[in-house]
Amino acid sequence: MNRLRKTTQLRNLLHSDQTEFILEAHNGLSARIVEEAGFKGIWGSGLALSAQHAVRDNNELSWTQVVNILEFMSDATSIPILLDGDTGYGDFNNMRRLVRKLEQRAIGGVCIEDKLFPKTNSFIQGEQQELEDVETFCGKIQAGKDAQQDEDFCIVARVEALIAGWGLEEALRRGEAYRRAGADAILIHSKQSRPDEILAFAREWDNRCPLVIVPTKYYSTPTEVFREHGIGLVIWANHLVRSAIAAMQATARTIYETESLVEVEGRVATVSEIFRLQGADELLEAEKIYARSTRQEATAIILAASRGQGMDELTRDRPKVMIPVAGKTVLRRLVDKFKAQGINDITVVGGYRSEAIDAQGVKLVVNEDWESGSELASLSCALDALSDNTVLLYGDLLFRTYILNNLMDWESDLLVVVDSSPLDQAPGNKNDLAYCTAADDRAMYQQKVSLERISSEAEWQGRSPNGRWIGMLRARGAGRQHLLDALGQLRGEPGFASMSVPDLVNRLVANGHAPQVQYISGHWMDINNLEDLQRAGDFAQGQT
Ligand code: SPV
Ligand code: MG
Repeated sequence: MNRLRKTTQLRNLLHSDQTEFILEAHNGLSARIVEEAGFKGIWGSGLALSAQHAVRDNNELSWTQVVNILEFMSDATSIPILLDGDTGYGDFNNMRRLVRKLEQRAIGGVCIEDKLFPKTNSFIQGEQQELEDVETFCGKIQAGKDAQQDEDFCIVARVEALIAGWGLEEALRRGEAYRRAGADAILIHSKQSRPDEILAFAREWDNRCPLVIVPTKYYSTPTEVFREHGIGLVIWANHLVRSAIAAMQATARTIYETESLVEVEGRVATVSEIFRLQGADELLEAEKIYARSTRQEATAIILAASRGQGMDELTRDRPKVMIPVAGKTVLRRLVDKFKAQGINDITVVGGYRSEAIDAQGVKLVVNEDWESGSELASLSCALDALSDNTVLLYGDLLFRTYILNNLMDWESDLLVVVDSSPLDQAPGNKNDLAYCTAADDRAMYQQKVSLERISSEAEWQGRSPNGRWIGMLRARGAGRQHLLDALGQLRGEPGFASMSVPDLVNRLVANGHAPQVQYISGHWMDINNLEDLQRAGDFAQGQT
């Protein structure tokens, strides 16, 4: 990125010892494209700026509208813009104000032409156009130079004498007068298809100050000829707006005729290319640094890789999470619950028949090795989704909304939900018995209880379990790193291929990071067999 002031960059371009080139742009996006292509400057073409709004190049855009567009172009780029300032949008006084406003927007310089306001494009009946009185125009140049605060801001004076059919001598007379009035460069314009009159001007001019040309009409002239004649700056004046028009017309026609996007998809820029040009990545990076909040953007990870057992027919073509319960799949029920809680970043880890998973509104990652049955291998596929505030749960869970609400409310770094209702009444996986530092005491809301172990053993250290872990865990803040550390340790151990989430939780306890326990009593179920599935319908409809 060029760190010189844009005014200085433009001045250096004009005084470069070789012929330089700038290209037209007409909005922030095209300006950025000009810079990415490698150009060292941008032509803020009056024709293109007005054309993109489907108005004429007759000062139908107000000068403040022009300046507003230029602000976007300048913000989007680090190279200088030379504005095509038409006649300066009025008299010397308007010119002074224009220069000040352009400087405030870091515009490199402005080119003004010796016609009358409102002007007409030079290629529309050019010879009928009236020229400004030389002295009046010199006063305008001088007023602009006196108004600028940055000494490098450039004012280019454009001679329209050849366009208006006044001949070479008048063109030279005007060029010299404008140079003496303080112009930093002279733009000599021509509408002929051959460069002869421009080259004749250049020969006579003999580098009194930098010479600028716009070879739109004499485009077939080899660029070498411009170099040989000492041209300082060549303006390719309208070729991005023209290429945009041709591309848009072709795309519009094809979509209209085919009533489909198939034909055009490969021919148009991708949506991610739009995001790149907009600098979307920078915002994501900045959010990591600046968008700090005590309430971190929460994410959810749903483990849904297994087929499930004992439901042969129902899971022949789909995983368990895609079985409908009261008209809606288990997965969709979970996703809806998360979204209602404001958790929109949801990752589902699929495996068995993952192609049948409805991935609408979620990110689907696939554990290709799902058959080994390792839940921790599935979790490892979703580590990108592990944020500073993540809920991890099994995909076959149904639960009342308040359970998730409460889970998100508590502050602890690691939190597990344990159902304390009598074990013979509690639903759920018979293996996930929870041993905790204290039994559920309903009288003490938010009592500080920690998890000691999740196990299939009905007795541990001579005690009965305090309840059943429902398959739901939340990690926030430092909890994320504790979880990653524990997972990293287990990954290096021989039994990893058959490990489940309780193994991870038990490792957290062993590492001194025992999750806090949030007790509930009922109001949830998971689906392990056909009987559960029947009950699930009633549960989902709120009848149990
Ligand atoms: C423009 O690009 O708006 C110009 C150059 O002024 S021309 O259209 O050739 O007059
Ligand atoms: Mg113009």
